[in-house]
Amino acid sequence: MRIIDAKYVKSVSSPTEVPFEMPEICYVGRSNVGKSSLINTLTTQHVARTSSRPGATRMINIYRILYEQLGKRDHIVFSDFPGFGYAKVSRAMALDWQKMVEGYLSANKRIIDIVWVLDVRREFDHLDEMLVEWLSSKELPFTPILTKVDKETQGNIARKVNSYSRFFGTRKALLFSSRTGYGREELLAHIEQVLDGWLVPEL
Ligand SMILES: Nc1nc2c(ncn2[C@@H]2O[C@H](COP(=O)(O)OP(=O)(O)OP(=O)(O)O)[C@@H](O)[C@H]2O)c(=O)[nH]1
Ligand SMILES: [Mg+2]
Repeated sequence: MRIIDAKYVKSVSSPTEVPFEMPEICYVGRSNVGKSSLINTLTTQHVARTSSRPGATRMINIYRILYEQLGKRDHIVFSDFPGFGYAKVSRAMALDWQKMVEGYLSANKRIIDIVWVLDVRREFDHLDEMLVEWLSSKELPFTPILTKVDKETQGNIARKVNSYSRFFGTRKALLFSSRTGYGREELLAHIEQVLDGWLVPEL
């Protein structure tokens, strides 16, 4: 697939505020891992606000993406989530975050995949385990992607992929770098595949 255009639509806290009936791909993950950068690299446009200050994204930012696949043009929604696990937010704010994100993900019937962005340099921890368990309990589709691979050696990346497979089971973690564009084509191919599966009419 080829992304032709990406436009910021609005910032929301509930799926009812999204003004389209289009399939949606959510980008979730810890604070500062590079979710917004990944969306910019994927769309080759500076639509998503990035920041070196963790916790910059507070609401769910909705983008309308125009893409072309097999000569046909269509739209899809990308949603950029505020990051979780930022140590400096209060407990009350962390709970608000959890309520908004869980509410949005479980009430949104348009979601066709949740791209879970992880920093390849970090270890999987308790918060990540909680997310994996929650997504699985809700039977939500998700795809792990390890980003910032430009900052890590091949050997360490391979070790990380190995240790993460314990949590992701048969799911294959994708690799990505917003700095070099590594993994961009593979992520696009993945999205194309998810869209194909979704577009098949149910019998
Ligand atoms: N080297 C490198 N730096 C990256 C990469 N992706 C993001 N960054 C940097 O990481 C920082 C955070 O990036 P963002 O895209 O704002 O991260 P985010 O996950 O959207 O952050 P929040 O919205 O605050 O949760 C920025 O300084 C980016 O330049 C990458 O692939 N490689
Ligand atoms: Mg962000």
